[in-house]
Amino acid sequence: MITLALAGKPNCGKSTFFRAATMAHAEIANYPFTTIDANFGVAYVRTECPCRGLGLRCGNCADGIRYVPVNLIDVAGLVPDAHKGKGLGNQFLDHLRQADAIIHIVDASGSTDSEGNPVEAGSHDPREDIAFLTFEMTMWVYGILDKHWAKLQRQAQSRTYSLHRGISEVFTGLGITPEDVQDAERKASIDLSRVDQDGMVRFCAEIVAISKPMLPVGNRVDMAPPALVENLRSTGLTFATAAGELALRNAVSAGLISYHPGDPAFSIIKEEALSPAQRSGLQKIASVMNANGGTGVQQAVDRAVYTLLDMIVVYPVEDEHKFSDSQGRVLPDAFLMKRGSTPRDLAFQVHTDIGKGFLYAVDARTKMRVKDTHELKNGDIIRIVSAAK
Ligand SMILES: Nc1nc2c(ncn2[C@@H]2O[C@H](COP(=O)(O)OP(=O)(O)O)[C@@H](O)[C@H]2O)c(=O)[nH]1
Ligand SMILES: [Mg+2]
Repeated sequence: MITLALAGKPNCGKSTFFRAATMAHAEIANYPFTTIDANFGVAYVRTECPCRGLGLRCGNCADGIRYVPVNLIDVAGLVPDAHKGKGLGNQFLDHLRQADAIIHIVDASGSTDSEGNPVEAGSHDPREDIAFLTFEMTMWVYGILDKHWAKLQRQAQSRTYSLHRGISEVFTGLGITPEDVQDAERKASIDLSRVDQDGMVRFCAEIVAISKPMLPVGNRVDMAPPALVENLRSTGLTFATAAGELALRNAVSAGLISYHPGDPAFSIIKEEALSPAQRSGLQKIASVMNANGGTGVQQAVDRAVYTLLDMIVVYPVEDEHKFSDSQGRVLPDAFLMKRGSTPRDLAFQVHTDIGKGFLYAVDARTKMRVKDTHELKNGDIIRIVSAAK
C-alpha cells in the first residue's frame, strides 16, 4: 500500500489534517511537540467508481464515489536544524524514510514562526517554510552520504566497483537505484568521482527530489490574511482548512450535513437542528470552500497520489461478465498502480503466486484479451487468468 507522510514544522495543523483525513485519534493542541510519536493511520484517495457507468451497484462506494486506502503517517514537527538532531530531528527524518511522498503542511496564515511558536497572523512568511523542509531533508541525506564517503572512495579505487551502485546501496531505505544516482548526478551537473561539497549538496537535493516528492499544502487558509493568500497562490500551493474538514466530518457523523470528502461544497440536511454557533461555523467553512474549491484535505491526498506519484486505479475481477469476484461481489477491489503498469504487474499486485502463474488478461468492458505489454488505464477493469488459483 502507498504511504504518505505529513511533515512540516510544529503547529501548522499536521495532526488536525491527519485526524480529518483518517478520523483517527491524534493529540491536537496549540503548542509544539504535542505529537511525540508518529501516528499511523489510513486515509483515502477519491475516485469515481465504475459501477454506475456499468449500470451496477457495487456496495463499495458512496453515491458512486470510491475511496481507495493509503497509509498516512503524522510525523511530529520538524524545526530548523533538525538534520543536526535539533528538536527530536533525526528521529522524524527517519520516519519520512517510509513514505512514498510527503504532504508538506505549512501554515498559510503566517501565524507560527519558523520554530512553530504562535505569532500574530501574517507576521511570518510561509514561503520560507516551503524551502526549509527540502533543505533539512537534503542535509539529512548529505549527512548519511558523508558518513560513507571515505569508504566509498576507497572502494572506488577498484576497477570493478560501481560508485553508482555503492551510493544506491547507502540509500537502500530510500528506494534509490543506481540509475537514480546517475540521474541525480546529471541533474546536479557534477562528476561523482571528483565532486566538491557544494556539488555534493546539490546532488543530495536531487536524490531527495527523486525519492521523496513533496506536495506543499497551505493550511489554516481560513484565518490567512487575503494579501498573504494572493502571494502564495502564485506558488501553486494547495490551500486547505484541516480544521474545517474535521468539522465537516464530525457534522456528517452527527447527521447534520451531507458531504463526501473532496466535494467542493456540502449541504445542510436539517437546518432547524443546527445551533446558532454550528450554523455560523458551517457558514464560515462554506465561504472558505467556495474560494478554494473545497476544504483542500482530500484534494491534497488525491494530488499526492495522482499527480506526484502518477498513479491510476485499476479493478481486478474474476468474472468479466458480472464484473465480480468468484463470490459475486461486484468490483470488490480497487488497486492503486503506477501509470505504465501492465496486466502482469496487476497480477503480481493481487498475489505473488497469481503473478508467477500469469497467463493472460481480459478487459472486462470489451471482453477482449489484452496484450501483456498493454498499458493499464485509470478505471480499467481486468480479469487476470493465471495458472495459480
Ligand atoms: N483556524 C485553523 N486552525 C487550525 C487549522 N488546522 C489546525 N488548526 C489549529 O492549529 C493548532 C495546531 O494544530 P495541530 O494539528 O496540533 O498542529 P501540528 O503540531 O502540526 O500537528 C491547533 O490549535 C489547531 O486547532 C485550520 O485549518 N484552521
Ligand atoms: Mg501534531
